[in-house]
Amino acid sequence: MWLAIVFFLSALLPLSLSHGQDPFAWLYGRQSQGYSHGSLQASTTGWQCPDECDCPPSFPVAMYCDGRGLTAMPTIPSHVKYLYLQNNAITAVPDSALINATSLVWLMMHHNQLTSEAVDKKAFLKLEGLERLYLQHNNFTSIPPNLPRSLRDLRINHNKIEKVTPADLEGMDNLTILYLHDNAVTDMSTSLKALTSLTLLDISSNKLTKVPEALPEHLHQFYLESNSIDALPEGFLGRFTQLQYIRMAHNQLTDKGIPSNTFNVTGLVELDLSFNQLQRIPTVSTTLQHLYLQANQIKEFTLGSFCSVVDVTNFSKLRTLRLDGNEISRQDVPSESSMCLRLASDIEI
Ligand SMILES: *[C@@H]1O[C@H](CO)[C@@H](O)[C@H](O)[C@H]1NC(C)=O
Ligand SMILES: *[C@@H]1O[C@H](CO)[C@@H](O)[C@H](O)[C@H]1NC(C)=O
Ligand SMILES: *[C@@H]1O[C@H](CO)[C@@H](O)[C@H](O)[C@H]1NC(C)=O
Ligand SMILES: *[C@@H]1O[C@H](CO)[C@@H](O)[C@H](O)[C@H]1NC(C)=O
Ligand SMILES: CC(=O)N[C@H]1CO[C@H](CO)[C@@H](O)[C@@H]1O
Repeated sequence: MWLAIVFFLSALLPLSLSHGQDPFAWLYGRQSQGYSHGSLQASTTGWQCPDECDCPPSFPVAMYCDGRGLTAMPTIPSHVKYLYLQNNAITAVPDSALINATSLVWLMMHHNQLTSEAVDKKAFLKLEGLERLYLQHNNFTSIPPNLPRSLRDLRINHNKIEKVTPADLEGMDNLTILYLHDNAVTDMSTSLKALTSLTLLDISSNKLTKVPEALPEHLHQFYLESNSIDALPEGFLGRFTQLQYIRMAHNQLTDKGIPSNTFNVTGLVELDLSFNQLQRIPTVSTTLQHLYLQANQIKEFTLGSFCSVVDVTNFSKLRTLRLDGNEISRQDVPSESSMCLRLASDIEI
């Protein structure tokens, strides 16, 4: 449909050919080289589009500038809502770069060369309707200041962030997804406290030695594997009302660091405690469905960890149980287990 429109318009308006470029280059993502930074060309729809980007007439609120070897920010027309700048070599965002881009809803800047020093303090300040900001795979050492409070999805994983402060995330009432994994975070203080809508938090592969304080209570998925956590706070999971998936593999958890009944909470669907230093199977709720305990130092199969009572109506809902890479073998599983672990079709020892 839009192809027909483009043909129609380009027949009427030879303007689109005036650059000696293939006017359909945006279709297959190949643009001519030799950008003239900052210059705008009129597109067939009357919008302005920078030479180095593509603004499809069929979707005029989007601007595609990804994967073009850009080292600086292009000029952004004020009507653009969806801006794709990923996979370039952009090193800086001056305060002026986004000053007119007040309609932006999505800003994709992942896989660039951005550093905290080269992103000006007010660079993102005017983006009052921004909902998605992708900054992963850059060289940030801290979360940029003055991010729009309207954000719903912030991805800043695979950077070099060492510290997250309360001011970084304050007032982000609508933030539901936060990807901070693969950084070097040692300290988050109470920065997560304000995130009342947060449902997915990924802080795996950092340098945390304890679980962050003041976790948002509506979390649905919480990933903190590959840190250096050796103990969990008392009543740690009791505060969550909707938590279903928790992953804590590759930490340094010991039996001593896990208060009893920590995991005996209903609602949890998946619990990953693999690659830790546990010697016992922790008590889990009968409603848990997937439990990963491989590569610990478990010496005993304690059926009471899964069922305190077994009868027709009381049994474990566990489907997956991984116990391989521990110090037990199949003979250590008592025969009455089949009564309790009635649904476990996938047990690995
Ligand atoms: C922003 O808009 C103003 C007014 O139209 C213009 O003078 C200025 O050059 C624009 N700046 C950028 C970076 O686009
Ligand atoms: C970003 O980090 C990479 C890998 O550490 C490095 O090669 C590159 O030079 C850095 N770029 C900047 C702009 O600091
Ligand atoms: C959160 O979203 C609601 C509903 O879309 C909106 O009214 C409110 O202004 C947003 N909050 C922030 C801090 O932007
Ligand atoms: C787990 O919690 C339930 C409900 O709160 C309780 O009935 C059960 O005895 C607990 N299991 C163990 C092994 O403590
Ligand atoms: C000890 C225990 O968990 N008993 C439960 C067995 O199942 C019935 C019916 O679901 C519950 O009412 C009991 O509390």
